[in-house]
Amino acid sequence: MPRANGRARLAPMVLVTGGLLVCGRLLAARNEPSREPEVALCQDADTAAPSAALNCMTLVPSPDFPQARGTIQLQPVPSPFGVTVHADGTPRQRLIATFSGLRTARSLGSDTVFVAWASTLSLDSVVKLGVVRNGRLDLGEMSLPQFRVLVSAERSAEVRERTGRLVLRGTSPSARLMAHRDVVQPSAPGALRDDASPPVGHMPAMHDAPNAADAWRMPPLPAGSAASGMMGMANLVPGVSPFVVAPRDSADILASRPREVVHLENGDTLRLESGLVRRTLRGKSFIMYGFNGQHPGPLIDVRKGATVVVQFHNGIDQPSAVHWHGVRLDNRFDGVPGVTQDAVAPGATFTYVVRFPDSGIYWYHPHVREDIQQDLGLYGNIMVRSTSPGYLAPVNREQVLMLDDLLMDGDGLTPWGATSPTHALMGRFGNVMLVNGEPRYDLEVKRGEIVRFYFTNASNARLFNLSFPGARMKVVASDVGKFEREEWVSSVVIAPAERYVVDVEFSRPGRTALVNRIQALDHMFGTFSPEADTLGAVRVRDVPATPRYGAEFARLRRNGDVAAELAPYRSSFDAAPTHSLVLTMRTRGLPAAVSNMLIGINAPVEWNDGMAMMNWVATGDEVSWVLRDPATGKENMAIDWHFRVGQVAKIRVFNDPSSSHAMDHPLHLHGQRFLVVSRDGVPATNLVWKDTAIIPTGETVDLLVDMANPGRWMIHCHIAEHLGAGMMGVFTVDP
Ligand SMILES: [Cu+2]
Repeated sequence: MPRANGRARLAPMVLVTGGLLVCGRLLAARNEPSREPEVALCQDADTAAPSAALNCMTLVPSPDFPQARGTIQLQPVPSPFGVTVHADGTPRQRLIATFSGLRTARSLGSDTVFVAWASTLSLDSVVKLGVVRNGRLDLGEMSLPQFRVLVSAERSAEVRERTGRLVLRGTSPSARLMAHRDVVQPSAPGALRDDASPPVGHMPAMHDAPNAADAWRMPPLPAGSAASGMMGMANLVPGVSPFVVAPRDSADILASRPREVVHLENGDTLRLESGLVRRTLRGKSFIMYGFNGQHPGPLIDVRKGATVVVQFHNGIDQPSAVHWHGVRLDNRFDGVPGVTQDAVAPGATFTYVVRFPDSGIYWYHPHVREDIQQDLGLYGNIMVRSTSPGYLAPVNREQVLMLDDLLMDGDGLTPWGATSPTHALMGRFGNVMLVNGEPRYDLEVKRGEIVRFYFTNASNARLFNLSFPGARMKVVASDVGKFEREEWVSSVVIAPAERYVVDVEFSRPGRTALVNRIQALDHMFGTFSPEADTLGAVRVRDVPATPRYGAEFARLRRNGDVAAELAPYRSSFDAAPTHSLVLTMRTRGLPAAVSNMLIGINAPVEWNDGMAMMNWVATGDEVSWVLRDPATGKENMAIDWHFRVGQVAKIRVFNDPSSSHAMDHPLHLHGQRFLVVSRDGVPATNLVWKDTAIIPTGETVDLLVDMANPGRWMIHCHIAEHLGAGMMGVFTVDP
């Protein structure tokens, strides 16, 4: 379907008598010439296709208005981030409604108008969306996590509250069960069982044997968590042995040191050694990992264009390797065992030659059992500085912050799975937030200082929604360089492995907190509640900053250099996808207590672990996360795409919300850079080169990949437990 003015044209909705109104994902172009399949909206179909179940709501007519029809598409609001929310974590979605059959009944006056309203689920708060008519309408933004929409017949367009008769009503997808999942779960009554599933009741990997229960400690559950009282969960533990690093009384292990900055010039060599470090957090002392005795590892500071040598020595008791995340280096140094090198055995060494062709903020971490090794502290940043003067606006100070979360109970760190990751459903969310390895971040600045924060999310699974309440903030760059233009933001949404660079002005003396604010979902009850964590604070002294960069900060720069670099790619933005991926999952042998819970609601983004017990006991032995190429049917490592150097590929990624526990996935491509050109057909308005992009559940995301770096590379989810449960593929860029 052709596009007008670069925006996706919305497909018209056609009603089929007797058919069900549902939402479809991909609507093949009906008009000739056909250039691409359209990313679709709410469309009609004969069967309840679940593919867009999280971004469409079908309104139900009241008996007085049987001919009335209405659907509402929840459309992504473009933002610099992959997920658009307010600072308090409430979602920002645009409601695109399509109505038909809105006719004034004879019993109503001729001046009757139809008015749409939105309300909370309990109807205690109602807002007027406006007068509606047949056809397609933009009802504006909606920020309630769960809501209802009502259409009433009113006597005047000026009414301020609903008094007229009800015409249509519906509930947001976030508030309803996805009934189709009842029948895809093998353990559900009347389930359609596929052949690959073991018989109901056969749970080979799960056990409640006393020995296993002794070995495992139950994980800490969030306060007030409904999951703690869940039926059938009482004696369940993961079906793998627990992994702990070392006995707690290893007195010869040194305490970890704060990160050091290492400036490297072209040709310099760094020795990077992984090993054991002692940490004390929340009054508990335990052993973790560190690079060069530091947590995080050294911050490598280099200039764009430099090549450095890193002699990696593996000092931990597991095979390992170092991946240089986002760096477009030589393939043989990408650090992926089984794809670019053999794993580095404990005590062995591997020499990496790392070149840095792009300025930006990058990071390094092992590419072996990330759920353990990265979680235990093996990560560090790389600052690649531009050689162009004035590449970024001047600021008073730079802060490079690695965000993480650790899962602790009263005895220390919750053990990991020895042979397969635990927490294979949602990933391992921690309950102790860390900034640069510490539970509290502190900074002192002068009044009016502009501070540039380089954020990296090193957590296994958690998205952060960060803000400094009361301080103005603008986003300037992300994974692989600057945005087309700087933009004011109220918070920074950062998924695992992503980076964002924001400038913040501290104009008010006193204390400004760094907070993570989300709407937490409880999967048992399907309710959302606000949650806030304070990660640290900035103390602003009442002394004027020098120099003063307030004027530069107040100006939003448009980056002509970025626009020029993007220009050759623009002609490909509307091209047909060259490749597609569907993100989904399968389970086998989960206890009924767990799989029965998987009939709850799915959310576009899981900001918290809202089903802590069932997540914990599910391991990679029972859960498979899947990248599927719908063109070939190939999955995960069977995907072996080939590209040519210089090819611009468009990969359309669809995160199928109908899988039994769908979840958002931060998708990472090795060795290349890409643009997120559209989400659900809504074009991006401010582009930046990325190497990791969040794919919310139910969303269709178009990635335009610059296949510029030859070699055999990985594409995978960066939730460590999803990667550990198979969610990875390979692609080759041929020279
Ligand atoms: Cu994932």
